[in-house]
Amino acid sequence: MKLICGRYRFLLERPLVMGVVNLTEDSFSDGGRLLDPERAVAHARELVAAGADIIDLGAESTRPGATAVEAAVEIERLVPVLDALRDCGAALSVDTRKAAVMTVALAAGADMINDVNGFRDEGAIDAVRGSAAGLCVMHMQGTPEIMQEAPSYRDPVGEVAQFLRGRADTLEKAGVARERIVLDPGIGFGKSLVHNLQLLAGLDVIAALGLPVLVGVSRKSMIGTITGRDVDERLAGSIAAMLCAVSRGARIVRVHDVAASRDALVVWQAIAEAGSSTAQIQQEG
Ligand code: HH2
Repeated sequence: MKLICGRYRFLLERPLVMGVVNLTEDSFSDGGRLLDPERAVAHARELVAAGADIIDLGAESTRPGATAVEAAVEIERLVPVLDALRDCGAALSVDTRKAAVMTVALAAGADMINDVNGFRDEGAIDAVRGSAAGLCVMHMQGTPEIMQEAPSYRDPVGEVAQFLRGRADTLEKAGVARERIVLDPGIGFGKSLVHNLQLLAGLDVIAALGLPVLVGVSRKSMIGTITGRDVDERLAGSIAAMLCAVSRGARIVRVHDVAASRDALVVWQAIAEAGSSTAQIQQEG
Protein backbone atom coordinates (compact mmCIF):
# COMPACT_ATOMS: atom_id res chain seq x y z
CA MET A 1 0.00 0.00 0.00
CA LYS A 2 1.40 3.39 -1.01
CA LEU A 3 0.40 6.94 -0.11
CA ILE A 4 1.21 9.86 -2.39
CA CYS A 5 1.48 12.86 -0.12
CA GLY A 6 2.76 15.95 -1.95
CA ARG A 7 6.57 15.76 -1.95
CA TYR A 8 6.46 12.42 -0.10
CA ARG A 9 5.74 8.79 -1.04
CA PHE A 10 4.92 6.68 2.02
CA LEU A 11 5.05 2.89 1.71
CA LEU A 12 3.11 2.41 4.95
CA GLU A 13 5.10 -0.64 6.00
CA ARG A 14 4.91 0.71 9.55
CA PRO A 15 2.31 3.02 11.11
CA LEU A 16 3.04 6.70 10.50
CA VAL A 17 2.85 9.31 13.23
CA MET A 18 1.00 12.56 12.51
CA GLY A 19 1.82 15.16 15.16
CA VAL A 20 -0.86 17.75 15.97
CA VAL A 21 -0.07 21.47 16.03
CA ASN A 22 -3.15 23.60 16.68
CA LEU A 23 -2.82 27.27 15.74
CA THR A 24 -6.06 28.03 17.55
CA GLU A 25 -7.41 29.83 20.59
CA ASP A 26 -9.76 27.10 21.69
CA SER A 27 -8.59 23.57 20.77
CA PHE A 28 -9.56 21.19 23.53
CA SER A 29 -6.05 20.16 24.54
CA ASP A 30 -3.60 22.82 23.36
CA GLY A 31 -5.78 25.82 22.47
CA GLY A 32 -4.10 29.22 22.82
CA ARG A 33 -0.62 27.81 23.44
CA LEU A 34 0.60 27.92 19.84
CA LEU A 35 -1.15 30.95 18.32
CA ASP A 36 2.21 32.70 18.14
CA PRO A 37 3.79 31.41 14.88
CA GLU A 38 7.26 31.16 16.40
CA ARG A 39 6.01 28.94 19.21
CA ALA A 40 4.03 26.83 16.75
CA VAL A 41 7.09 26.35 14.53
CA ALA A 42 9.30 25.47 17.51
CA HIS A 43 6.71 22.95 18.74
CA ALA A 44 6.39 21.39 15.28
CA ARG A 45 10.18 21.03 15.07
CA GLU A 46 10.15 19.28 18.46
CA LEU A 47 7.51 16.86 17.17
CA VAL A 48 9.62 16.13 14.07
CA ALA A 49 12.68 15.51 16.25
CA ALA A 50 10.53 13.14 18.34
CA GLY A 51 9.63 11.11 15.26
CA ALA A 52 6.61 12.69 13.57
CA ASP A 53 6.32 11.71 9.89
CA ILE A 54 3.60 14.28 9.23
CA ILE A 55 2.77 17.55 11.00
CA ASP A 56 -0.94 18.42 11.01
CA LEU A 57 -1.51 22.17 11.24
CA GLY A 58 -5.02 23.26 12.19
CA ALA A 59 -6.16 26.87 12.47
CA GLU A 60 -9.81 26.21 13.41
CA SER A 61 -10.85 24.07 16.35
CA THR A 62 -13.45 21.44 15.50
CA ARG A 63 -14.15 20.37 19.05
CA PRO A 64 -17.87 20.19 19.92
CA GLY A 65 -19.29 23.71 20.19
CA ALA A 66 -16.10 25.45 18.94
CA THR A 67 -16.45 28.87 17.29
CA ALA A 68 -16.11 28.91 13.51
CA VAL A 69 -13.10 30.82 12.13
CA GLU A 70 -13.15 32.90 8.91
CA ALA A 71 -11.06 31.56 5.99
CA ALA A 72 -8.92 34.72 6.05
CA VAL A 73 -8.03 34.14 9.70
CA GLU A 74 -7.12 30.49 9.05
CA ILE A 75 -4.91 31.57 6.13
CA GLU A 76 -3.22 34.29 8.18
CA ARG A 77 -2.36 31.76 10.88
CA LEU A 78 -1.27 28.97 8.54
CA VAL A 79 0.88 30.56 5.83
CA PRO A 80 3.80 31.84 7.95
CA VAL A 81 4.00 28.50 9.73
CA LEU A 82 3.90 26.52 6.47
CA ASP A 83 6.64 28.76 5.09
CA ALA A 84 8.85 28.29 8.14
CA LEU A 85 8.35 24.51 8.24
CA ARG A 86 8.84 23.79 4.55
CA ASP A 87 12.13 21.95 5.09
CA CYS A 88 11.48 20.62 8.57
CA GLY A 89 11.84 16.99 7.48
CA ALA A 90 8.20 15.95 7.79
CA ALA A 91 5.23 16.14 5.43
CA LEU A 92 3.00 19.15 6.12
CA SER A 93 -0.73 18.53 6.48
CA VAL A 94 -3.36 21.25 6.82
CA ASP A 95 -6.53 20.48 8.75
CA THR A 96 -9.29 22.56 7.16
CA ARG A 97 -12.85 22.26 5.83
CA LYS A 98 -12.67 25.33 3.58
CA ALA A 99 -11.89 25.30 -0.13
CA ALA A 100 -10.30 28.77 -0.01
CA VAL A 101 -7.92 27.66 2.74
CA MET A 102 -7.08 24.45 0.85
CA THR A 103 -6.10 26.43 -2.27
CA VAL A 104 -3.81 28.77 -0.36
CA ALA A 105 -2.32 25.97 1.75
CA LEU A 106 -1.44 23.94 -1.35
CA ALA A 107 0.16 26.99 -2.96
CA ALA A 108 2.14 27.48 0.26
CA GLY A 109 3.53 23.95 0.04
CA ALA A 110 1.13 21.72 2.02
CA ASP A 111 1.69 18.02 1.26
CA MET A 112 -1.67 16.88 2.59
CA ILE A 113 -5.14 18.27 3.20
CA ASN A 114 -6.95 16.79 6.18
CA ASP A 115 -10.66 17.57 5.92
CA VAL A 116 -12.88 16.60 8.86
CA ASN A 117 -15.82 17.29 6.55
CA GLY A 118 -14.70 14.76 3.91
CA PHE A 119 -14.34 17.33 1.06
CA ARG A 120 -18.07 18.06 1.12
CA ASP A 121 -17.82 21.87 1.29
CA GLU A 122 -18.53 23.67 -1.95
CA GLY A 123 -15.38 23.84 -4.07
CA ALA A 124 -13.34 21.54 -1.81
CA ILE A 125 -12.79 18.83 -4.43
CA ASP A 126 -11.95 21.37 -7.12
CA ALA A 127 -9.43 22.96 -4.77
CA VAL A 128 -7.47 19.72 -4.30
CA ARG A 129 -7.98 17.57 -7.40
CA GLY A 130 -5.18 19.07 -9.51
CA SER A 131 -2.52 18.78 -6.82
CA ALA A 132 -0.44 15.79 -5.70
CA ALA A 133 -1.44 16.24 -2.07
CA GLY A 134 -2.54 13.40 0.14
CA LEU A 135 -6.20 13.78 1.10
CA CYS A 136 -7.60 12.63 4.42
CA VAL A 137 -11.34 12.07 4.15
CA MET A 138 -12.93 12.02 7.60
CA HIS A 139 -16.43 10.98 8.62
CA MET A 140 -18.46 13.42 10.73
CA GLN A 141 -22.17 13.25 11.50
CA GLY A 142 -23.58 16.81 11.67
CA THR A 143 -21.35 19.85 12.17
CA PRO A 144 -18.98 20.64 15.06
CA GLU A 145 -21.55 23.10 16.49
CA ILE A 146 -24.22 20.42 17.03
CA MET A 147 -22.58 17.04 16.35
CA GLN A 148 -22.56 15.78 19.94
CA GLU A 149 -26.21 16.70 20.66
CA ALA A 150 -27.82 13.45 19.52
CA PRO A 151 -25.56 11.26 17.41
CA SER A 152 -27.54 8.35 16.01
CA TYR A 153 -26.66 5.28 13.92
CA ARG A 154 -28.29 1.90 13.26
CA ASP A 155 -24.92 0.35 12.40
CA PRO A 156 -22.01 2.76 13.11
CA VAL A 157 -19.28 0.68 11.45
CA GLY A 158 -21.34 -0.12 8.33
CA GLU A 159 -22.61 3.45 7.93
CA VAL A 160 -19.20 5.07 8.41
CA ALA A 161 -17.57 2.57 6.01
CA GLN A 162 -20.27 3.23 3.42
CA PHE A 163 -19.84 6.99 3.74
CA LEU A 164 -16.04 6.77 3.39
CA ARG A 165 -16.27 4.48 0.38
CA GLY A 166 -18.72 6.91 -1.24
CA ARG A 167 -16.44 9.90 -0.67
CA ALA A 168 -13.39 8.01 -1.99
CA ASP A 169 -15.39 7.06 -5.12
CA THR A 170 -16.45 10.69 -5.60
CA LEU A 171 -12.85 11.87 -5.32
CA GLU A 172 -11.66 9.20 -7.76
CA LYS A 173 -14.38 10.14 -10.25
CA ALA A 174 -13.19 13.75 -9.97
CA GLY A 175 -9.72 12.61 -11.09
CA VAL A 176 -7.94 12.09 -7.77
CA ALA A 177 -5.52 9.14 -7.83
CA ARG A 178 -6.50 6.43 -5.36
CA GLU A 179 -2.96 6.49 -3.90
CA ARG A 180 -3.66 9.99 -2.58
CA ILE A 181 -6.66 9.02 -0.44
CA VAL A 182 -6.71 8.25 3.30
CA LEU A 183 -9.85 7.33 5.25
CA ASP A 184 -10.67 8.30 8.84
CA PRO A 185 -13.71 7.19 10.90
CA GLY A 186 -13.66 10.51 12.79
CA ILE A 187 -13.52 9.42 16.42
CA GLY A 188 -15.55 11.91 18.50
CA PHE A 189 -17.17 13.63 15.53
CA GLY A 190 -20.93 13.10 15.95
CA LYS A 191 -20.45 9.89 17.94
CA SER A 192 -21.34 8.70 21.44
CA LEU A 193 -18.81 6.79 23.54
CA VAL A 194 -20.38 3.49 22.42
CA HIS A 195 -20.20 4.54 18.75
CA ASN A 196 -16.51 5.44 19.15
CA LEU A 197 -15.74 2.11 20.83
CA GLN A 198 -17.64 0.16 18.18
CA LEU A 199 -15.80 2.00 15.42
CA LEU A 200 -12.41 1.25 16.95
CA ALA A 201 -13.37 -2.39 17.54
CA GLY A 202 -14.62 -2.69 13.96
CA LEU A 203 -11.85 -0.70 12.30
CA ASP A 204 -10.82 -3.75 10.25
CA VAL A 205 -14.04 -3.29 8.24
CA ILE A 206 -12.91 0.20 7.24
CA ALA A 207 -9.32 -0.99 6.61
CA ALA A 208 -10.79 -3.68 4.30
CA LEU A 209 -11.87 -0.90 1.92
CA GLY A 210 -8.22 -1.08 0.79
CA LEU A 211 -7.15 2.51 1.49
CA PRO A 212 -4.87 3.67 4.33
CA VAL A 213 -6.79 4.41 7.52
CA LEU A 214 -5.95 7.31 9.83
CA VAL A 215 -7.22 7.39 13.40
CA GLY A 216 -7.20 10.23 15.93
CA VAL A 217 -7.99 9.29 19.53
CA SER A 218 -5.28 11.31 21.27
CA ARG A 219 -6.51 12.94 24.52
CA LYS A 220 -10.12 12.82 23.28
CA SER A 221 -13.09 12.93 25.62
CA MET A 222 -13.77 9.20 25.13
CA ILE A 223 -10.45 8.56 26.91
CA GLY A 224 -11.49 10.99 29.65
CA THR A 225 -14.88 9.33 30.05
CA ILE A 226 -13.42 5.85 30.37
CA THR A 227 -10.51 6.75 32.67
CA GLY A 228 -11.96 9.73 34.55
CA ARG A 229 -8.82 11.71 33.63
CA ASP A 230 -8.45 15.38 32.65
CA VAL A 231 -7.16 16.24 29.20
CA ASP A 232 -3.48 16.46 30.23
CA GLU A 233 -3.60 13.07 31.98
CA ARG A 234 -4.85 10.96 29.10
CA LEU A 235 -1.59 9.73 27.58
CA ALA A 236 -1.77 6.11 28.75
CA GLY A 237 -5.41 5.77 27.71
CA SER A 238 -4.66 7.41 24.35
CA ILE A 239 -1.81 4.99 23.68
CA ALA A 240 -3.98 1.98 24.52
CA ALA A 241 -6.63 3.12 22.04
CA MET A 242 -3.99 3.94 19.41
CA LEU A 243 -2.47 0.44 19.65
CA CYS A 244 -5.92 -1.14 19.32
CA ALA A 245 -6.42 0.96 16.19
CA VAL A 246 -3.11 -0.07 14.58
CA SER A 247 -3.78 -3.71 15.47
CA ARG A 248 -7.01 -3.43 13.49
CA GLY A 249 -5.37 -1.86 10.47
CA ALA A 250 -4.79 1.87 11.08
CA ARG A 251 -1.71 3.04 9.12
CA ILE A 252 -1.52 6.63 10.39
CA VAL A 253 -2.16 7.86 13.92
CA ARG A 254 -2.88 11.49 14.75
CA VAL A 255 -1.36 12.29 18.15
CA HIS A 256 -0.34 15.16 20.40
CA ASP A 257 2.33 13.16 22.31
CA VAL A 258 4.67 12.10 19.51
CA ALA A 259 7.64 10.72 21.49
CA ALA A 260 5.57 8.41 23.69
CA SER A 261 3.34 7.31 20.79
CA ARG A 262 6.34 6.53 18.62
CA ASP A 263 7.92 4.40 21.36
CA ALA A 264 4.66 2.48 21.79
CA LEU A 265 4.43 1.96 18.03
CA VAL A 266 7.99 0.72 17.55
CA VAL A 267 7.47 -1.86 20.30
CA TRP A 268 4.14 -2.89 18.75
CA GLN A 269 5.79 -3.11 15.32
CA ALA A 270 8.67 -5.27 16.61
CA ILE A 271 6.17 -7.74 18.11
CA ALA A 272 3.99 -7.71 14.99
CA GLU A 273 7.05 -8.45 12.79
CA ALA A 274 8.23 -11.29 15.09
CA GLY A 275 4.70 -12.73 14.91
CA SER A 276 4.64 -12.66 11.12
CA SER A 277 8.10 -14.28 10.81
CA THR A 278 7.01 -17.06 13.25
CA ALA A 279 3.92 -17.64 11.13
CA GLN A 280 6.13 -17.88 8.02
CA ILE A 281 8.50 -20.40 9.67
CA GLN A 282 5.52 -22.55 10.72
CA GLN A 283 4.11 -22.38 7.20
CA GLU A 284 7.45 -23.33 5.62
CA GLY A 285 7.99 -26.15 8.19
N1 HH2 B 1 -9.51 15.17 15.38
C1 HH2 B 1 -9.41 16.49 15.65
C2 HH2 B 1 -9.09 17.39 14.63
N2 HH2 B 1 -8.81 16.97 13.38
N3 HH2 B 1 -8.57 15.22 11.84
C3 HH2 B 1 -8.64 13.91 11.55
N4 HH2 B 1 -8.36 13.46 10.32
N5 HH2 B 1 -8.98 12.97 12.50
C4 HH2 B 1 -9.28 13.34 13.78
O1 HH2 B 1 -9.62 12.45 14.60
C5 HH2 B 1 -9.23 14.73 14.13
C6 HH2 B 1 -8.87 15.65 13.10
C7 HH2 B 1 -9.70 16.99 17.03
O2 HH2 B 1 -8.53 17.07 17.80
P1 HH2 B 1 -7.67 18.41 18.04
O3 HH2 B 1 -7.10 18.94 16.78
O4 HH2 B 1 -6.66 18.13 19.08
O5 HH2 B 1 -8.69 19.42 18.66
P2 HH2 B 1 -9.48 20.66 18.08
O6 HH2 B 1 -10.40 20.20 17.00
O7 HH2 B 1 -10.21 21.20 19.29
O8 HH2 B 1 -8.49 21.64 17.54
